[in-house]
Amino acid sequence: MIRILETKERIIEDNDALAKSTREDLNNRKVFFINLMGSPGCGKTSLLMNTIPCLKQRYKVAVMEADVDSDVDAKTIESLGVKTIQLHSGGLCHMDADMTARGLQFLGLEDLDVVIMENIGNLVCPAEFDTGAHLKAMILSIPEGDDKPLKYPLMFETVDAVLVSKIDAKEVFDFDEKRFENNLRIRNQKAPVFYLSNLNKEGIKAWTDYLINKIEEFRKS
Ligand SMILES: Nc1nc2c(ncn2[C@@H]2O[C@H](COP(=O)(O)OP(=O)(O)O)[C@@H](O)[C@H]2O)c(=O)[nH]1
Ligand SMILES: [Mg+2]
Repeated sequence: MIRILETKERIIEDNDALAKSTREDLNNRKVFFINLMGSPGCGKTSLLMNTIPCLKQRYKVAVMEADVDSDVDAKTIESLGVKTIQLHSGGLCHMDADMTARGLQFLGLEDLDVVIMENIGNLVCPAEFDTGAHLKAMILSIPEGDDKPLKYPLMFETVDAVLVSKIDAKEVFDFDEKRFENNLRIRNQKAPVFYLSNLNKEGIKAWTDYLINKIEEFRKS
């Protein structure tokens, strides 16, 4: 009999334990942590560019930009005048709890109210790893299609909020909102859906109102 060790289970268990302790540390410091996920090009950085000016009026905000390489997104976000760091995954396709905890330490949590992490563009691996975030949100853009909840179940199951971006481009794609929501509800019955355009800002306010509400709930708890 060959002995088998299921290493993946162990990796996830260790990851979840570290994520839990990160969340406890953030709770003690009253820092609300958001994990923003979605495919490459779905509009994560653009959404942050539209979200941060509103959050900045109320909270001290910082951003961790995670990418395989480069610092283009960090430079874009830094132009908003918020504390920003770039994390390189060295080829990995997601941020795990350890990489995130090291990022938070490097960022420095003193004097912060809200930290947002733009995760690596991917609909698969980031969903598997709890990072210690209080809120997990994902963006699906109209050109990606309304069938994605069927193809990437865990991502859609695991998030607290779903954002559908690029609604300004709806006319040139066959994305059907009803079909999308039927597919989404197979995976996730609770997550609110926000349809928005980073280009013309339609729908951004509903999203920032939701976010502020979540941050306020956290601060009162
Ligand atoms: N038309 C349109 N383009 C968008 C929207 N959001 C992002 N984009 C464009 O999509 C491309 C990728 O956006 P980016 O924010 O870098 O995506 P990320 O890779 O998820 O961070 C850029 O050219 C953006 O200008 C949107 O809501 N509508
Ligand atoms: Mg980006």
